[in-house]
Amino acid sequence: MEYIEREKARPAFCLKDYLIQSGGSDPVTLHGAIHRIRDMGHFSFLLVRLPDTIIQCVLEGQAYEKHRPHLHEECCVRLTGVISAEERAPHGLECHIQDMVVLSSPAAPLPFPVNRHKIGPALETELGYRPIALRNSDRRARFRVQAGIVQQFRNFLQTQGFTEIRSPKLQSASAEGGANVFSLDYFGKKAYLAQSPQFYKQMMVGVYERVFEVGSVFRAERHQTARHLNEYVSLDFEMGYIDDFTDLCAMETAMLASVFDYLRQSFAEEIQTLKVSLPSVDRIPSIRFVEAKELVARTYNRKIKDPHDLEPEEERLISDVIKRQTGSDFVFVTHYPASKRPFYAMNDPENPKLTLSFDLLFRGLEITTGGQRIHDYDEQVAKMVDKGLAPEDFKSYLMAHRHGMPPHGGLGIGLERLCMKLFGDSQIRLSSMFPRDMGRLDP
Ligand code: AMO
Repeated sequence: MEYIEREKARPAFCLKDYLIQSGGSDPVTLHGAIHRIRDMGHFSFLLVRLPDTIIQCVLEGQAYEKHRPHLHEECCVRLTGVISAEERAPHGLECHIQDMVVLSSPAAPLPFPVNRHKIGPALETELGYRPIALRNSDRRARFRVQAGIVQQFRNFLQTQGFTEIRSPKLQSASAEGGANVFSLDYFGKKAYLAQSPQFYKQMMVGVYERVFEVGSVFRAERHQTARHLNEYVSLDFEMGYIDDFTDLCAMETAMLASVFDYLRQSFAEEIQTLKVSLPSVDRIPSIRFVEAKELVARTYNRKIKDPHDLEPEEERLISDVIKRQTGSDFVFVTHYPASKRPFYAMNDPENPKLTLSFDLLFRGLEITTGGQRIHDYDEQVAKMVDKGLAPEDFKSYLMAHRHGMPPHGGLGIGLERLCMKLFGDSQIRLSSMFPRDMGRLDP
């Protein structure tokens, strides 16, 4: 019998760790793809792509004679060399290659260079070649930062007593209503792709009090805009025993502050590559929906066209005014009209035409929706009926209410929208690794 031994703790070479521990002149062994070759006559600079950075290597002497004729960009290599200081190289270090093995060679040249700062082709072409385009330093940095956001969202909420859940993405009822739901045949029954984990996170508040989820959600929106995807990543949390919805806003503020601190500390290279300016979020201003609409109408001499919702242009203008008045990149807009909020939103007891809900705008774009939910069974059934829905279609959701739920609320954040605004992009698809839009199902 043969056994598989446990993986030895031998992570890929990490330049950052090396920099921390450095001082020694011992040879290191590392592997990566050749991002760029710069021939200098009798030697070459090889820029080798490591998981999190690029290191300049010098191919010279016998290693140069042996390997240079067969070497191409995107060859995967394992090499041993000595790292020394070189102020003109990235990180002020370069690796002098002593020995090298070429592990693989590409079958064809790249369709466009990925080793320039800016990526060449138009967005549609880039998305078609996404597995290649993502090798570019700018593109890699975006998704490392995105991974950092998710990681710290998790870490922070865990410190606050939240339990991570995974809700089903195949569901029997649509949570967010409207026509934008993908329906499918589930062994003869009608099913839907989850528009959000809404029902499940609420139900789990009755079990764990505080829960969160990071997962894909699906919206069958039949329009191509710069801020919509048909599949996106939703960062959700839901908390029980709240006093009111501002508890949720306070938790989100603390979470965002923690995420940006983490990015500042752990992703300095990526932040620099992307020229990201990290916002300060000690506190976030909050304004009522009606007041926000009036503020924009007054400041910009605009007519209010839709009194029940914010137009994208209004989101931008509200953010501009708030930025000028308070310096904040974020603003909570609260008390949305009940007519525009789903059946689970709790009405404002002071004015039942409004809800105890909010959006968070970041640099001109809605990145979060949240609010207090109805926890009382009769009130929830009545609101469903009021909205023209059949309570029997929501049996399992109502089961939780029927058997007792604490006062609770939560929110959902669009990860790609948050990234889009952080990176200063005007197009959301750049923040999705493999975007799904009306025209794209591949790669
Ligand atoms: P909502 O439908 O407003 O609320 O979605 C929450 C957040 O998700 C993001 N978002 C999108 N991002 C990319 N493409 C889309 N098509 C898209 N649609 C929405 C936005 C938005 O603010 N269940 C509620 C949340 C809650 O109350 O907990 C919900 O899904 O950033």
